[in-house]
Amino acid sequence: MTTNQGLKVSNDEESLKAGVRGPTLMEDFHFREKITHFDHERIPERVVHARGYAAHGEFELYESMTEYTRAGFLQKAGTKTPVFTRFSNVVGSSGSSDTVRDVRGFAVKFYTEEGNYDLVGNNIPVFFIQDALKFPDLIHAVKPEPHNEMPQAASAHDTFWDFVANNQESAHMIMWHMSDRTIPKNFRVMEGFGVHTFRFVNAEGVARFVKFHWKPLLGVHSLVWDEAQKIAGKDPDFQRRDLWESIENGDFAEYELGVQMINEADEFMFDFDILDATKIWPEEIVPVKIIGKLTLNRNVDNVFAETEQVAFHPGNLVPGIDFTNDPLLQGRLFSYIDTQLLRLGGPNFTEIPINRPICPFHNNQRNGFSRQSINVGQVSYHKNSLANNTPSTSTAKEGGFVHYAQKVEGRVIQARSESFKDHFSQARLFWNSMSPPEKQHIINAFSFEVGKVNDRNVRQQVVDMFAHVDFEMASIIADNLGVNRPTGQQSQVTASSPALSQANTRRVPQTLKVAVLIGNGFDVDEVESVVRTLRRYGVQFTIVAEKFGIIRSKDRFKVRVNETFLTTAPVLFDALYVVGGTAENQGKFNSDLIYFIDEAFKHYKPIGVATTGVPFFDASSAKAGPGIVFATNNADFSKMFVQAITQQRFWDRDIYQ
Ligand code: HDD
Repeated sequence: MTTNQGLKVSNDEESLKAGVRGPTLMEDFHFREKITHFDHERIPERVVHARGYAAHGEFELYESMTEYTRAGFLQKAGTKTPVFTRFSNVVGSSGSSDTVRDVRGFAVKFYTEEGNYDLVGNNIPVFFIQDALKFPDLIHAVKPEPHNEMPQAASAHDTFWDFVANNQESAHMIMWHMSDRTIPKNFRVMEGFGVHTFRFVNAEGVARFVKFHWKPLLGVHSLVWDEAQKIAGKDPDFQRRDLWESIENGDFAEYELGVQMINEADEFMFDFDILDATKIWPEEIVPVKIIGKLTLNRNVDNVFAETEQVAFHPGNLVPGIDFTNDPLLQGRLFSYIDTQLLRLGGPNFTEIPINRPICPFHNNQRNGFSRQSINVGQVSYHKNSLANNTPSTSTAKEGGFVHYAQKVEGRVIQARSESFKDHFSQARLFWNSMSPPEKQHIINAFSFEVGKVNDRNVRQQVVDMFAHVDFEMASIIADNLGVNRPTGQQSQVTASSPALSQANTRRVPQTLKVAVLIGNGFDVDEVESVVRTLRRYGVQFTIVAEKFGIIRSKDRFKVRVNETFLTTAPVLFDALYVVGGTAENQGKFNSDLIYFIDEAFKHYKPIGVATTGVPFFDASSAKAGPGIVFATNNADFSKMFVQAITQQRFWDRDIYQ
């Protein structure tokens, strides 16, 4: 151990004192250096997206995109680009909980040979507002209320819903916000979207409008609300733990990159404005072309140095990708560098290792707090003759970034385009696209969130607003909230977009987690064969019992316990395998095990019941039906159980029977 000056330290236990019971001395430089550094350990958390978690990985291109863009990392199939991806919650403080109802950030930094390219997106394809000028209002409304700093990490309060009702451009985003998308199960099973319309520009200078999508290979899956709330207490780190452990286990998070493209000539062909960030381009109208894969395969070494200090900026582009006039995007281009200057203490944050490009970089920027580079030589200006006019600029051919020569005209004006004024058609398209259980979840979410609003007038305004999306939905919510049923007209849109529903997503058994609830006296042959099948399908299992140590089968076969009924919880698993044991397991064992069954049943999860597990299942409030698989007299049990696990939720289960 040394001081920061490199001096070897002889004592790190006692400060320097005048006598063993005397006062500490000012000359104890080691004490002062250590405490001073500690006092300065915190930096301001991000004003939004404060709670985040990140991993390293790579992006591999499937096919050349030369026809559409000259971006170097999108030219040759097979090209691999290192990336750093940070997922985040928008509203909560950095110490809040993972599973709250919130939009998730999905920010990817590509370290390309042509410089860093940042795709700073979310897990929802649209946004609350259309113009960045309104961002501080949105965030003030959704953050904890200023007079009492409550509630933490939640949108279920008066100011947020007052904002919504009085800023109706939020309608489409709110439908997504009330859907299962804002309670994703973990980062590995959520989509990502660049949200804005960007431009691809090819080597000939031909541009196309483009939207970016990340599609998880494991499909899109969510928690149920009761589960999300309980996990927030049982394991506030649930989603970061999942990412960390999956990567440690070699189960890398994988997402395909898709692009939707529209020719410049077709800009006005749609019944929405393609520059409006509150609109999607339905995939059925503009197909998503899959062009590559992101694999997150390495955890960070140090969360502060990497995850906390990473600085994203939608303005970090490479040649071949450019902006559009989306007014939300334009505003973001100012905000991100500005916020990093405060958060990271000056203009040299680009020199922090996680932010540094991997390609060489040279310019005449100098000095500032915490400068790392030692720039040599006399010259720090352009143009010059003393240094042979270096660093020199590059033409487009040499790789220089040349802004797309977009034609602009018009008057200087503070106004919203008429084409941005339809707030309800796509909100209704989203509603039309939901499956019946998804619709019910949206109604439940509205009833919960607006039910937390104290002001009756705000409740009424919200109900009246969402009657424009669906009259019946708003009426049910009104009844739940105890306000008047709405009057007014719902949108006439009848179209739907199947791609928006999670009911149509991919389902695979790999990496799903099963709790094996077990006690002494189990049947080893039966359990072994099930466990073998789970392994074969990549399903993970945890042995859960009343106490740590060893559990013994009927014929004294031993199993080591991984978790106890106390240290884990049913909400932390995707499925249960109820093994139970002999009758000697009574009292607390029985009631704990039955609690696990009741919870999993209520959360629509698969439950496999071993022969010895039947009495426990019978004693619970769960009933045989969808997703409940019994081993008794069932030669195909293991297979049927894995099928049920793969299905993940059984929405047709009647949990109120
Ligand atoms: Fe933002 C952070 C995504 C609109 C201003 N934003 C931030 C992060 C993500 C997004 C993922 C966290 C990055 C990280 O992990 O470090 N933001 C979005 C998306 C938006 C959006 C998808 C709309 C389509 N943001 C938006 C607007 C503004 C900002 C309109 C301001 C005018 N966002 C910021 C910020 C943050 C930020 C204040 C806080 C911390 C940071 O930038 O680095 O500048």
